[in-house]
Amino acid sequence: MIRFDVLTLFPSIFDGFLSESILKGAIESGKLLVRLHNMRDWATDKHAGMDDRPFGGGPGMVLKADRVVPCVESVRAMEDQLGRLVMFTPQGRKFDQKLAERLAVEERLILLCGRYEGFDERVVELLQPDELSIGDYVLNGGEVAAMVLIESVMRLLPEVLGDSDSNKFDSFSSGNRLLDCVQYTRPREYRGLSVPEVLLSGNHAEIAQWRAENSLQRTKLRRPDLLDS
Ligand code: 6GU
Repeated sequence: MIRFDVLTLFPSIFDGFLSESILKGAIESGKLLVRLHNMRDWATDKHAGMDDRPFGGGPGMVLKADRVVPCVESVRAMEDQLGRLVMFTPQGRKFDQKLAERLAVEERLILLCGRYEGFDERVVELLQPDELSIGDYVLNGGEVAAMVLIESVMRLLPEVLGDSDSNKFDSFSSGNRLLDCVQYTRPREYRGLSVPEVLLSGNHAEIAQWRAENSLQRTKLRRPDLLDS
């Protein structure tokens, strides 16, 4: 069981995400728990707001330290387990499969989602979160990044996926730095395009060899950076 506490200004963004498919099943069978917390609920004076204009000027708004810090502290105090605090920001370290594997052994993760131009830097100084980004593009806030993290971590929990081996050979997992090979299913021919003969041969050794070669070729062509490491 892993517990996620998500701190956000827009908790309803997570509703559909948490109530469908694999995630729904994992939550219902108690493999993970996700608690959503609306940071606005901690604003003592609802009119004072969560954000304010940046000192020094410039566009956008900054999330206030005196709103966010008490909110994180009180969510942390809801359990004995303090948990590991993650803050989503485009300035963070790049999230990848290796980090997902490390996070999957934690018992509690607290996910802090920013909006606007980001957090007052004193949130970082006081709480010392792991600052994470999911890639080099700009999002409106950390909510989508939090969903990416939750989904990639939950797939690594024991017994979450039906076939418990099915994630071991995924692209990017430890021990696999290659892209997946191509896949086909019926019909054998579609609009004049046929399935490679070897996949229909029933010769498992040859199939394995062909797939390994296909993976390697695709990786060389599409993601040579994966082969450098
Ligand atoms: Cl974590 N937040 C925002 N706002 N944009 C991002 C991101 C996070 N990761 C990539 N782009």
